[in-house]
Amino acid sequence: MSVAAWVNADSDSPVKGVVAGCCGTIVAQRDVNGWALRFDGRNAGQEMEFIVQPGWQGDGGFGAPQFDKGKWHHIVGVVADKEMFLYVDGKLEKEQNYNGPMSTGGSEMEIGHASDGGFVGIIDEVLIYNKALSANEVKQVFEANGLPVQPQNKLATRWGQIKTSF
Ligand SMILES: [Ca+2]
Repeated sequence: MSVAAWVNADSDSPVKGVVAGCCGTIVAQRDVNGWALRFDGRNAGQEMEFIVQPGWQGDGGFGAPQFDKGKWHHIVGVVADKEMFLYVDGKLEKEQNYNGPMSTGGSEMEIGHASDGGFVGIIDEVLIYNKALSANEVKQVFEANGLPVQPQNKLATRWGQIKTSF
């Protein structure tokens, strides 16, 4: 699977969580403990993390440095058969071995919040795929910049303009 989102943090600690610094969920499947793309202030220098079950692989080390507040960044987590990947702004940030399989029986997926906290900022263009995106596909999603289709006089266009001028 793959999960992509544009995020814009409100502050240097964009999290309203249940423990200090954690957990700023951007998008996650947590009811069956599947995966989470989130901010975790407990992981200095690797706050923008992607963690995956079983065993919350990636927790405490599979992340990118926290994003500057007020700036848009694109973040993508990918789970393949035996590897997991983290991309930021279209470029590979991290990769490591993945030992699955992930649980798939859940019904609850949340954007911006999970039981252990939420992300404080703006989240846009969340995409979830039932396949592992290739590096080239991640780049294409990043370069689409929220304008993948029908760019004339559409709400997506207007929003894209607002976003790029924010
Ligand atoms: Ca963590």
